[in-house]
Amino acid sequence: MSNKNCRVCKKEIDELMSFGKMPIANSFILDKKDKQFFFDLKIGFCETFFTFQVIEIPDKKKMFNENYAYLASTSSVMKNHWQELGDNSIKNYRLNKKSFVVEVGSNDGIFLENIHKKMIPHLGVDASKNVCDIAKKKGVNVLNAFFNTESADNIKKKYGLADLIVSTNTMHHIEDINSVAEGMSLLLKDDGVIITEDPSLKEMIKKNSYDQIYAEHMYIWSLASMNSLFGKYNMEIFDIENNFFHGGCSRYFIGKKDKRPISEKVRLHEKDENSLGLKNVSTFKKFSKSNHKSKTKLSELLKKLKSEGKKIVGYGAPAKSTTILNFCGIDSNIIDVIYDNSSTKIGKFTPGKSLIKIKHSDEFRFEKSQFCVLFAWNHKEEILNKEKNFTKNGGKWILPVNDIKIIE
Ligand code: DWN
Repeated sequence: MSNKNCRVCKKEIDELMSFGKMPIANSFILDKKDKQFFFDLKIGFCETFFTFQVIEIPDKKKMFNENYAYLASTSSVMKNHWQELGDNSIKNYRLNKKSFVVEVGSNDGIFLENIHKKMIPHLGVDASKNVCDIAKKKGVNVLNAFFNTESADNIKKKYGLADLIVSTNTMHHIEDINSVAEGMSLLLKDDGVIITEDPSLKEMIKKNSYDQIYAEHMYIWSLASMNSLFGKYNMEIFDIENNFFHGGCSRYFIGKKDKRPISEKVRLHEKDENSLGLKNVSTFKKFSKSNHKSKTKLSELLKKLKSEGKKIVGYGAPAKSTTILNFCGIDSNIIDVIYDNSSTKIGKFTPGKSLIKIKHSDEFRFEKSQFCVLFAWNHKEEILNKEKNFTKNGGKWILPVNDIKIIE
C-alpha cells in the first residue's frame, strides 16, 4: 500500500482504490500517434478530515493550461443555473456598485457575465488562459492566475475585501486547497459569504458514478470534509443546497465562524452522510468493488451488442468519459464515433487508449446507429430533448454508470 499524506491535514493515508494507468481526462488529442502522458490514478481517504482524494496528482500545468478543453457554456441549462446563482446572490447579499465579488475558477465567464451586466465590481480568477480570454470578450474582469494566499493578498491590496467569493466546480480541482481556503479567509469581509459548489461525494456513492474520478477531480467533497477544510481557517458551512447538476452537486454557503446560525438543512445533510458511512473507509472499499462490477457490466453489454453486429456511437465527450473509456477498456473497435458540441474537442480523439474520433453533434442527426452511449449522462434531459429524432427512429440510449441501462 503506498502511504501518502492527506493534502488537507497532512496525516498519512493509505491507498484505497486504483483505476490503473490513466491519461489526463481533458487531454483530447489531434493525432492518434500523439505522445500522451499516463499516471496511476489511485485514491486515498483521510479518516481525520474525511477527505476523498486522488493520491498522486500530475503537474497542474498538464491539466490547466491554454488548451483547457472544458467550456461551461456548452450547456444552456448550466448557463441558467449560474444565472440563478448570480440573481439570488445579488438579492440575498444586497450586492451593488459598492460591492466586490470574486470568482475562483471563473472559466469562460458563465457566472460573472451576469454580475458584470449588473455593473457590480468583480474579478474572475482562472489558471487557464484560453477560458480567461473568452471571459474577457464578455467584458468580465479576469486575472489569469492560480488562486492562493499570494494572489489573494495581491487582490486584497488592489481591490479590497470581498463581499462574496464564489467558486463552483473548482474546489475539487485544486491541489494546494489549503492555500485556496486560507486565501479566501484573508480576502473575505467579516460578514462576507463564500459559495462553493462541487460534485457531491454522497451522490457519487449513491449513483456509483465513479466517472467523476480523474486527475482534475483531486477531491470529491462531502459536507464533513469541506467543513473540516474551512474549519482550519475559522470558517464554517452555515447552509447547503443540493442539486442534480453535473451528476449531483452540493452548494455550500460558508462564512466566518459563529456569524450565522447553522441551517437545519446542514444538520439533515450531516445525518445523511453519517448514515451513508461517508466517514468510514469501509464505505469506499465497497464503492471500489461496485465500480469493478459496473466496469464488467458495461464492457459485456457493449461487446455483446458488437458481436450481434450492432453499431454503437457515443454522445458527449465529458472528462468523465475518459475515466469510463480507459477503465473499461473501450476503444474505437467498440464505439465508432463520439458526438460533442465543444469546439475544443471536435475533430480530436478521446484521451488514453480509447482514441475514439469526436465529431460535431450537429452531425448526430444523420447517425444511423441503433445504440448510443450517453457519456454526458448528467445532461440527459437536455440532450434527449435535443435529439428526440434518434429515439423516434428507434435509437436506444445506454447510460454508462449507475445501473447501466438501455433507455428507449
Ligand atoms: O468539474 C468539471 C465539470 C463541472 O465540468 C470539470 N472537471 C470539467 C467538466 O467536466 P465534464 O467534462 O464531465 O463536464 P460535462 O458538462 O458533463 O461535459 C459534457 C460534455 O458533453 C461536453 O464536452 C459538452 C458535451 N455536450 C454536448 O455535446 N451537447 C453537452 C451538452 C449539454 C450538449 O447538449
